[in-house]
Amino acid sequence: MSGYEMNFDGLVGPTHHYAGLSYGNEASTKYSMQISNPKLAAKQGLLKMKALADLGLLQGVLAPQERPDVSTLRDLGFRGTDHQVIATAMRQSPGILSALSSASSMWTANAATVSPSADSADGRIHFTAANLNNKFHRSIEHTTTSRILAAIFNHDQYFAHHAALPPVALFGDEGAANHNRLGGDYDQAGVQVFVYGQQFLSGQTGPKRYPARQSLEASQAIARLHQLDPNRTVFIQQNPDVIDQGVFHNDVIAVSNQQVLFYHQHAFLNQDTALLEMKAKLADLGHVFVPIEVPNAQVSVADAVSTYLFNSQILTRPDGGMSLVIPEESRQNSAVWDYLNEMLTMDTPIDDIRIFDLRESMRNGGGPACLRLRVALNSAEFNAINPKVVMSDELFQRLNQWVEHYYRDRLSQADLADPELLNESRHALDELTQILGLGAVYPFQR
Ligand code: SUG
Repeated sequence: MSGYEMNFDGLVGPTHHYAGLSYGNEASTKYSMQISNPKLAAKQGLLKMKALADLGLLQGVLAPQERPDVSTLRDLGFRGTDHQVIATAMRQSPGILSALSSASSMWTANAATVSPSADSADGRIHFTAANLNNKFHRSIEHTTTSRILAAIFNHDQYFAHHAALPPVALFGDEGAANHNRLGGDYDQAGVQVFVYGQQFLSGQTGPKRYPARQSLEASQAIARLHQLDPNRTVFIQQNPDVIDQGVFHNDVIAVSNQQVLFYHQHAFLNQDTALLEMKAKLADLGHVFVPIEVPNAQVSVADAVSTYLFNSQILTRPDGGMSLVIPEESRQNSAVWDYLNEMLTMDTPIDDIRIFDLRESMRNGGGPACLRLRVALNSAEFNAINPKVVMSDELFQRLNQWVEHYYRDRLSQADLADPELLNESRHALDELTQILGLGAVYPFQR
């Protein structure tokens, strides 16, 4: 095997809390206003990163963002010192303060869409930061996301960075959560699969209850920016009925790795045609498509949404076998667990299952796959990455100490106005930029 897939997981920020901010994401609504544990959340994420690094996989860390976002509060008219801005926001509009305190940048599958150099006409890895336009609390992420990505992938010869698309529904973009790639070796050309919720121009069919967060128009713009070959690009519409059942991103109902696509029977609109197109385009590159379709009779859409079976990671280990990384909730559900045990007896490349407790993130609708951004690369590109973000025994230990020092183990809505929380977060992030060698990426540092 040549080339690598490197997963960049989001480190959970110190203000992780449950605010019910994401209409259409059922976990977010269900756990709204519950007490969170930011320290546990960050440690659960670090454990997953370390376990995958220990499997011999390349694992990176993406830093959280500055929250509460005082500069956006100022843009909204709150005045005074930073602490007065926060106190006034809490009095006048706790909902806005909560949105601007969300640690949602942890779900780095939504940070950007990434195309490997083997697929791009100019031979560079392309990144487009996602505008996350559908949700206010997420729409503020892309500026800092772009700075963090530029501080890690900082070499024009290898990496091309594109700003987020225009912030309107027509170009609503949720990043890699709606993007899959099929192929063989990670540094060879593959087929990029863009899954969108709705085509906005010409009024095509879409969901009726919950919003379609990704538009076809955004996916097409990214394919152009990334200089992709149309013969190796596929655009598929997500099944609008499953969006209405809580599948707010495609990675809640499908996941790919190399030649494998693991997906639910009701994942896509016109599913048969979509599968044929992927198979044919993959065959043109000399690969045999391996679809693993989960029948609705065995796992319902409701079970897929509550257990995040498909928000799993399929990872190729150095020995060539594939591991499926699932959240604990998938083991707890007997229909899902029975299916998974049956799958292990089928003739598929997946021969191993790893289970992680990611409960703190899951309660906001973020499973193993939400927490990671995939970057396929070759050795020269890997060597051009800022090495300080690569997970290792030392970095794992250092980050655990850092979390232990700065994070709270209990956070409620009321705590967001605590002036100490802002101080703690800023001190924590300032130190983190040194640990990860990022430079001044946060507004308070500039
Ligand atoms: O955008 N939840 C995130 C979860 C993102 C999951 N990502 C992927 N599927 N790739 C979202 O809906 C909830 C925040 C709150 O309610 O406090 C939230 O933003």
